[in-house]
Amino acid sequence: KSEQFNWDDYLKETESVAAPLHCFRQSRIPPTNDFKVGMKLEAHDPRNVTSVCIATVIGITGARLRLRLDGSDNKNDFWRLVDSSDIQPIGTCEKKGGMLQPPLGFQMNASSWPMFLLRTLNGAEMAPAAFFKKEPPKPVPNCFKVGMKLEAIDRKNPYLICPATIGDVKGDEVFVTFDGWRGAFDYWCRCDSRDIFPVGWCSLTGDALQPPGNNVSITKSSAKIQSSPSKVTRRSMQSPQKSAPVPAQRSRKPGRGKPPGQSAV
Ligand code: MLZ
Repeated sequence: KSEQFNWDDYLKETESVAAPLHCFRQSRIPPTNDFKVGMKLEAHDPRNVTSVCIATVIGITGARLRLRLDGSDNKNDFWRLVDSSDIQPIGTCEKKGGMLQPPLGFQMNASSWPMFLLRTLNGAEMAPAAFFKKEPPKPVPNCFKVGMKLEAIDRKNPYLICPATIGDVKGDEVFVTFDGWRGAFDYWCRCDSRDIFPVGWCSLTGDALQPPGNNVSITKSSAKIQSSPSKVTRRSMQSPQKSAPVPAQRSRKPGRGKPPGQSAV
């Protein structure tokens, strides 16, 4: 096709480097995804992480599963890697002496949960234990550097994996900035987050990597770009190493609220 995103070209154009594989809590070779739509498993409720619930695989994308908690609505789907410690085969919770819980926002009366659980598991296709892969170990210490490129989940649109740049590093945390989106989707996360991947991850898993956005940050460093009409329509090529000054919102401390002027899209 005409304009496909290509990391090799992009790294050259932006004169940047990919974050090394060993920085990430991801396996060097992405785990194979053997799951099928409709299979059931146990998952920690993302909105109530101490609860273990029954989930159904609603979709498959690369090494990830799109999951929906049984008894929940269709507005709270979430995505997990097949080697996530948040998911396990049906029976695991009971084996450990735990009890399966209704999801937050269980659509029926709480008293109908035991019967609902029996019905939802009756005749269900349970994902085999061999489909669940071991979570890779945590990398220590944080070896990310400002300016390194990566692929990252857009937490506002978690089905999307997008080209991103490390915008800041503080202790065990990194600031993930999305190329071409003027900061609207950026977030702080731990360096061992399962939401960030090395360059090339999507092409290995067969997931679709989104192209960078078209929005160029309005900062002094982009003034040159604006004076050259032929370049105005080019993609933003964020490279914090070369584009000081960093906009104020980029230098936020971890754990604070959204930057101003941010709108969900
Ligand atoms: N609906 C949005 C998606 C933006 C995704 C950005 N990811 C970093 C839009 O197209 O504007």
